[in-house]
Amino acid sequence: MDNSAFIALGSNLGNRYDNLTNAIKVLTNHSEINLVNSSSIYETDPVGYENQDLFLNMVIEIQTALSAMELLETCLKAELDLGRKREIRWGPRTIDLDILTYNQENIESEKLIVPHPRMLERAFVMIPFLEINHDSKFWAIDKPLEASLNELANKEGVRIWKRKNGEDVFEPIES
Ligand code: X6L
Ligand code: MG
Ligand code: MG
Repeated sequence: MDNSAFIALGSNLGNRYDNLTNAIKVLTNHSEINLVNSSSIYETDPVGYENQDLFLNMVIEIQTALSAMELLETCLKAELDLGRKREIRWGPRTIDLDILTYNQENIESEKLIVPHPRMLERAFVMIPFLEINHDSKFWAIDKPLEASLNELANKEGVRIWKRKNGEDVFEPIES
């Protein structure tokens, strides 16, 4: 289990929370995957194709004995097992599992690019990712994490939905 990977999860179809938790179960039931950490869950405005329901998004960290390609195959199979059907491009999905990073490797094969090439621009990925990525500096960004977070567009489209530590989200009543 000497490889470390971060995986982004997203769902906006069916019971979104069950889809996230079932995906984590399916992945970590694999004998060669251990869960290390998981972020809070965020409710997020859809981007890319906007005429669809709100997403729940989160990021998990795993340890795995699988190669990056084996991990990709495992994620794609888990998506199918959880009822994913690919219809509209960027459209509604029961579950989406995207490999963000694999160790600190740069992989550019036909089927898999790691680090995920568009993760830096996506607040729904970076906010949960940075919540649990404890590297003082994310190796794929050539500047402090705080600056990257500040520069993210559409942060307001990413709202806490279920906190990592289990506390309820407290919304003060506006006066
Ligand atoms: C211009 C053109 C600006 C395309 C953005 C962004 C396209 C993201 C696709 C884009 C563009 C994507 C999720 C989502 C999708 C998700 C939320 C995608 C692929 N997945 N929106 N949209 N959460 N909130 O997991 O990420 S489709
Ligand atoms: Mg995706
Ligand atoms: Mg995907």
